[in-house]
Amino acid sequence: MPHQPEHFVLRSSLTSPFVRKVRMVAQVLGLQDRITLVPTDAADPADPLRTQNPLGKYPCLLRADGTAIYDSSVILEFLQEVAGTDRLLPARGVDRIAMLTRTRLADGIIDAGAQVIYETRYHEDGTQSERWLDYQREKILRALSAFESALPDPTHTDAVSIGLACALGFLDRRKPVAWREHFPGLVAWLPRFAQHEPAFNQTRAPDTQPA
Ligand SMILES: N[C@@H](CCC(=O)N[C@@H](CS)C(=O)NCC(=O)O)C(=O)O
Repeated sequence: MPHQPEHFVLRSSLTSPFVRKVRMVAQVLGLQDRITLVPTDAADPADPLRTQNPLGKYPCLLRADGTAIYDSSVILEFLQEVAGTDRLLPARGVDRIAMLTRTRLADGIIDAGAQVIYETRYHEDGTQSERWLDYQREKILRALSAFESALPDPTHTDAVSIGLACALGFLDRRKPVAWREHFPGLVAWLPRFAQHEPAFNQTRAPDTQPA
């Protein structure tokens, strides 16, 4: 019997920046045809996401035997294993640690931006904490400032450039901060990276897509 490549399900939503990260990784590694996107509604208690990932967060990748793999960074490493490469993140060494740290910085921009959005979404008008919003926005601005002074090579695709591009795409879509006014280096970096790496624009959520 010929060996059938394993097929995966990605619990996802097209607007999620973390899902975009995984979709970009899959595309860059040539694995996109082995992944079926299955939409998830994290707010719906009946959505099986909550048993697949007890944290109720997505992206969550399901293997053929039902094993769940999360979060996006772990999925990235798993997809590298499947593809038999470490071209996006070295398997070991000090460079790996430096890159992992920068990927967490990019993820942290999204996490803090999500806090801003959830604070606005889950609190009635007038009951949001401005202190909390500022606290989160300052995290985003500090992280952007760190990237601004050490921009990744825009002509190279790796875990850091993918993560940063997804974070900036998220800021453009949700606008938790007006980042474009303050970071000209990053403003110039994004289209240069998008030109180098077509997976960025190919994974853009349609403007009509609801939150
Ligand atoms: N660290 C996680 C973060 C995932 C995450 O926060 N996903 C959001 C969607 S973009 C989510 O699941 N939100 C629903 C919730 O937090 O309950 C990862 O990298 O996958």
